[in-house]
Amino acid sequence: TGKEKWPRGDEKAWKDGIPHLTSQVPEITKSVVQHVHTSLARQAYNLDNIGAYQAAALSVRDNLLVNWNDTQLHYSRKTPKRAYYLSLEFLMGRTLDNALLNLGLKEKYNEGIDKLGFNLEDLIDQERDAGLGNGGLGRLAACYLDSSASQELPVWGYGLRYKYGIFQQLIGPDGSQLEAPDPWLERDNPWELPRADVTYQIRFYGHAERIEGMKALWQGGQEVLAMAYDTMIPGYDTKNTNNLRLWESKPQRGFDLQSFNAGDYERAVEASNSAEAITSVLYPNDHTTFGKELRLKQQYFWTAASLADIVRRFKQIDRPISEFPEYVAIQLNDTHPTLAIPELMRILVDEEDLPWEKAWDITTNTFFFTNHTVLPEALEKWPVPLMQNLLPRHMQIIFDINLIFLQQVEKKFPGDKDKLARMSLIEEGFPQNIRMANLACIGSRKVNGVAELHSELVRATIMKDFVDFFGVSKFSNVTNGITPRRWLDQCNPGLSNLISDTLKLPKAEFLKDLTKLEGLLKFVDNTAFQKKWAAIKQSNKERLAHYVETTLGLKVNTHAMFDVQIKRLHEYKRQTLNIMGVIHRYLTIKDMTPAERKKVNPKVVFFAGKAAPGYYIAKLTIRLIVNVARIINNDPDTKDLLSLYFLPDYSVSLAEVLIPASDISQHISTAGTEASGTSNMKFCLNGGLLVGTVDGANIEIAEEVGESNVFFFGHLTPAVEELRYQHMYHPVPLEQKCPALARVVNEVAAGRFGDGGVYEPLLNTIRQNDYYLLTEDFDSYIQALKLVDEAYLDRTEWIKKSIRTTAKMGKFSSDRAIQDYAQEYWNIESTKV
Ligand code: B1H
Repeated sequence: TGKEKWPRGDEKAWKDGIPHLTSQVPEITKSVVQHVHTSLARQAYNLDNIGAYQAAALSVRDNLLVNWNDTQLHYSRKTPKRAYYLSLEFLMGRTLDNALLNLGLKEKYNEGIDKLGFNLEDLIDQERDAGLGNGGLGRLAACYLDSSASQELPVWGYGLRYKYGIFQQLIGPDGSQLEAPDPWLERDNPWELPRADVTYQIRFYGHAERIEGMKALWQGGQEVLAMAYDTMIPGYDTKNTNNLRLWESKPQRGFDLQSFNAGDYERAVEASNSAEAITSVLYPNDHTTFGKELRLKQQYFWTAASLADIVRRFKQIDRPISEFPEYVAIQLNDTHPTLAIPELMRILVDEEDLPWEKAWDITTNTFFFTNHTVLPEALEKWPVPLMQNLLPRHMQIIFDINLIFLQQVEKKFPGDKDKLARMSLIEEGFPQNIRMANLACIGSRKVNGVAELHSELVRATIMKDFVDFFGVSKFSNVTNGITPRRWLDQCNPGLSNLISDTLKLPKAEFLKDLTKLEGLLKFVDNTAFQKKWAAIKQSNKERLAHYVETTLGLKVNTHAMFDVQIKRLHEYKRQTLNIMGVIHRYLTIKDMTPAERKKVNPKVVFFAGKAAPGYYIAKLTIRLIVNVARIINNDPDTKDLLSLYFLPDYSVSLAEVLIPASDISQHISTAGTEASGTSNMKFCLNGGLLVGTVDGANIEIAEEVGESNVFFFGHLTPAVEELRYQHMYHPVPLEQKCPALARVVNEVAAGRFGDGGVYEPLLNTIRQNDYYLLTEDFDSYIQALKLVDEAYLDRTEWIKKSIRTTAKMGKFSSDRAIQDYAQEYWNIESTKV
């Protein structure tokens, strides 16, 4: 009836039964012990770290659940406008430590766990990363969830619950990357709540028949069940706890009963296997599209389930459907969820009986679209025949959207056939392809890039015609951000404590308003403070060295400068430039007299990152790095002055150890290719300096910290196109173009680091065409590294740069970014529980 009394029965009985926050140490130990006994069915005897971790996690989860329940109830009662972040990736990392810090219970649990004879940090290390993402795009989604909850904004995430996350990376005997599955759910996942009662049927294939006007009936085909799993997202220093809802695919029924009864058992389980396949694994191809049917199935399965859920929630508040955009904003994280646009049209036109124009008006006021890259190979296109077969009704809708849109374009720009061809949702060819970025753009209220330069490039290149058509105000910028909770307080507690002591501020003050770090500028010249600052960096370097020693069995010189490049392997990110620079340094030291060597600044170079399994050149780069390391680290002439480590299986939790330990980090993409980058922000927040090109968010970081505190090199974006043209049509041999790089390339080819022939395809990317312009930037890169060495010699001046850098990172908090989205795009407000 909608007017029933809640709760039913005795209100006090319900209230008294709600578990309370375990904020007292005796209650913490009680709750952990209880979980050991009644959830794990184990006892104090023979309890290992894994068991203790699980019990501690369940105990912390109880706390999250109290807050989560209160938050959801509060939202349901207040019915604020909500925002939904649709992302195919959420790279969450570990949860326990983050939950303890956000709840403010870390110290108490430390004590309690200690009483039970365990060490909290050891238990934290037992947790497997939730690696449901490839890199920056997925980690950004995770930071945005943390900021939304921390700022008490009603935001939910929607994604897929992959059974296998990003593959585990191993290094084979010859130095090559090997991939193994990531069975992250093998042990029970205490952080998720299966919702067997929240399910939707998702249709694939079948046929769509027009009924009247623009309306149609989609029937037949095959139905798959989407079941929800909820993950609690605690805000920092607030009760507000948001939700990340991930969908799992399941067969409609256990198996096909008809085939089973006919004795065809294989056929009976086949359908069930194909349903489960949809959410079985994350695609590991960062920045490339493959046109594979299973990927399209993932995208539709996820967007359809999420929209069904959002529409059902909207209907509970009993408002006319025309008010949908006043209660719902949906952010599309890249083009991956673009099918949500035709799906909402299908719901409104076919199921809600709205006229097309009304439905389009609602749709285009609901969606917002973020573009994350202008690299052509990453722009999603789906073959028309594939879409036609898998989603016949959506294909119709896309054709209809296109027809109406192109009529409007023709009206505004009569006779401009080329423009029509460029703006069409359909790219001509055999087969025709659907351009998902065009669809996402015309179906959204606003479009944004992720850093100033990138947004400028979006307007000037891939969206140029759309800017002319819609006007420039639809296209804006939200510079990315990172959560200071995980990327300062959690990963670098020493620094966070020092900042709190120095500024005489409780941590919550600067962790929730990162611009407060500017207060550190007053202490730049304070020698006692400088000493403490340096000591923290030193102990973080020792923590990393300890990690390397226990995982790889290698000793690291912690008195050397730590130089770090950690990110997905990709030609545009130019790990190749870095390794060529390392070899150049090695050869230079080899050429020196013993007296000259005495003056060299010792340096340790770290690489980490995964290559897409099918990306041959990227994998070859890893192999080169590993084999160069084997030579350099064992050369008695140089090993005290230069060493090199490739740390396998890069992950969020490894980043948490690497980033606080860096003196310098490298962000050296060809100008105009890295949309933003977010690890650059993390390094700087932790007092690491930056070597980089004038690209992505590097530019805005330099604007904040001052150019004298970053090491920039290389050509600028406007030069890149012309240089590529020159390389194409007026090639100059490598020896002539860049003798220093030629020498390095020749040494590799000659077999100095193992069979040179193996690396020919990689070396040829430099010798021929050199699309990413290594030959153009190598000399200025080496020059920049020289300036880094010189600056490091004056350690006091270096520490001052480090302090200044951290102090000016306020802009890059994801709290600021999320506020931009909340105010400029979603029009939602904080709703404190
Ligand atoms: C970014 C991707 C991406 N841009 C396709 N694009 C993918 C594209 O699996 N796929 O199909 C996966 C990922 N990822 C990154 O986004 C940018 O390169 C970074 O510069 C940026 O910081 C990050 C977050 O905006």
